[in-house]
Amino acid sequence: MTNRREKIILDMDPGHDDAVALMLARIHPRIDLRGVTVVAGNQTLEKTARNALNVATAVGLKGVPVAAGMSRPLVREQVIADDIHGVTGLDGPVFGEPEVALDPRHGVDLIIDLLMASDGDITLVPTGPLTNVAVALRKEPRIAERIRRIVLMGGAYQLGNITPAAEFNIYADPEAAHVVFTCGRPIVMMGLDLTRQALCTRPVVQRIRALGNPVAVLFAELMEFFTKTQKEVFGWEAPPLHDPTTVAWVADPTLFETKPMHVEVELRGEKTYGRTCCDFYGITGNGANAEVAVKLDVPRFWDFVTETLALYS
Ligand SMILES: [Ca+2]
Repeated sequence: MTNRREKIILDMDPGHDDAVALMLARIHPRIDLRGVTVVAGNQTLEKTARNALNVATAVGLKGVPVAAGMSRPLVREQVIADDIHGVTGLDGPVFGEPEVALDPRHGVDLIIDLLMASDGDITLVPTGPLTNVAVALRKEPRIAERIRRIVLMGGAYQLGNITPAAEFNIYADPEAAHVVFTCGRPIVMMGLDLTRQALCTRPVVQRIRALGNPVAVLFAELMEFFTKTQKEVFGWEAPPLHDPTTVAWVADPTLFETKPMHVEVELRGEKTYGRTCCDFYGITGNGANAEVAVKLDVPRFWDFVTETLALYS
C-alpha cells in the first residue's frame, strides 16, 4: 500500500452512521477530505444539514467546505428514516450551537467545482441517497471523467431494509441511483450484504467509549440510540454500522472482499422499486459496472475504527 492520501468528497445525510463516517474521514491519515455535501435522506435537508454542522463542529473540521445540496429526490415522493434516526435525524446526543457554517454554494455546485478544479484524483463517497451526485452529473457532464471512483453505501444483492427488495439510500431516490450506476466510472458498492457484517456490538461500543476523547464519547452516545432503534425495527441485537465502511474501504481496501457485478436499479417494479439488481453469477452477460463488497474482515474493521477514533485528543 502506498502512503498517498486519497482525496474524497463525502456526500451524506446524517444520520448516526454518516456521523461516524465523517469522524473517520476527518482524521484518518490516508484520507484527504476536500468537501462535505449534504443531501436529504434520513431526515429533511434542513435537519441533515444541521446535523452535518453539529458533527463537523464535534470533530473540529476546519478549512473544509460543508454545503447543503438537494432537498428532494428527482422523481419519487420523499421518504425519510425517522424510525431509525429519530426526529432530528441524529437523536441521542445533545449538541450546542454549531461553530461550522454552511458554505454559500449549493452542494451540487461544490461537487462540480471541486471535481473540475481537480486532476481527476477525487473519490466521491456518497453515504445517502444519490440525488446530489446525479444532479451534478447532469448539470456538468464533464465531471464524469474527473471522478476517480465512487465508493457508495447503498443497495443489496440479497435482502432490503426499507422494503423486502430495496435498501433505503437507493429507494429514497432510485432515478438518481440509476444515473450514478450508468455514469461509466468505477463504483465500489457497500451494500447491506456487507454492512450487516459490521455489527456494532456492545463490546465494540465499550472499547471505543473507553478511549475517553470527546469524539469517542459522541460515538458511544450515537450508538446507544442507534442500537435501540435497530433493535425495535429489525430485531438486531447490534446495529449494522453501514456508512463508515465506505471511508474504511478508501483508507484500507484490504479490509474487504469485493466481487465484480453488473448492477442495475429497478425503476418500474411495483414491489421492487429501488432494488439494486446485482448480477452475482454474471448470468446476463452484461459487463460489471461495480465492485460489490461481499465480505468484511470484521475484527480488523473494528480495530480500524477504534484506532482511527483514538487519533482524536
Ligand atoms: Ca447515510
